[in-house]
Amino acid sequence: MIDLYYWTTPNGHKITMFLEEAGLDYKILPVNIGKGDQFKPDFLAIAPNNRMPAIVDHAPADGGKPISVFESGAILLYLAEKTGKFLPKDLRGQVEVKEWLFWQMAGLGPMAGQNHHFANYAPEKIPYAIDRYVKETNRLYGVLNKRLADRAFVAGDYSIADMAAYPWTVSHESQSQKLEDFPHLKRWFESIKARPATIRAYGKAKEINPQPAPMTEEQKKILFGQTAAVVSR
Ligand SMILES: N[C@@H](CCC(=O)N[C@@H](CS)C(=O)NCC(=O)O)C(=O)O
Repeated sequence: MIDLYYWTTPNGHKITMFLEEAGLDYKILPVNIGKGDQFKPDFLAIAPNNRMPAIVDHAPADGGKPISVFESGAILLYLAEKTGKFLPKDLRGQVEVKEWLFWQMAGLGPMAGQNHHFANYAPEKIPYAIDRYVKETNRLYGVLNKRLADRAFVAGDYSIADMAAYPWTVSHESQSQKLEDFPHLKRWFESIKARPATIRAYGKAKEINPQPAPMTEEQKKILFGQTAAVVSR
């Protein structure tokens, strides 16, 4: 049994996508980040960066005490290694999946995240910031599109590299990106969207957070402008 500390955002969807694909038994523990659940001491004990997702595996491969993992990339790798699924066994295949997993973690995720922030949440519209992150997101979509020109998935068979990238392309419209400009990415996107496990994973999000509403001023205060003080309470 895996405990999944989760909220209904792209980084959360990565893990429900994996768990649904792999058919692992799991329980969702909602971390409502708009309400400040990410600062609760019990959560910080397993996720010191006050960000979800995180997991606790109560049946780790070494038979020892439960293992907790934070950071979505580390969680995907942990689960792929635990199950032997969605990560190639051969050295070269594994290197490619890891390259694209880290590309998502260090590039597409953070850049698209800043894109959302400056376009949708920042109290002032700063043209330079919006332009910088819309363009950088556009460049990254271009990199992914080119990679997908001669293959169905990012690296070999469907893998954790695809699961990491897909949720960050779901909100392409609010990132000011048109999928029509990226035909290979669009084909990949539609094929992942139609997978039964993806449909189940996004269905879980609806169960946990049935009516996502625009962020309130109170929620913005909780989420933005954090300093070291939030984790040293
Ligand atoms: N690099 C982290 C990023 C996780 C992250 O940014 N999570 C956001 C939601 S998508 C969060 O928990 N935010 C809470 C906060 O900002 O306090 C990962 O991939 O796990």
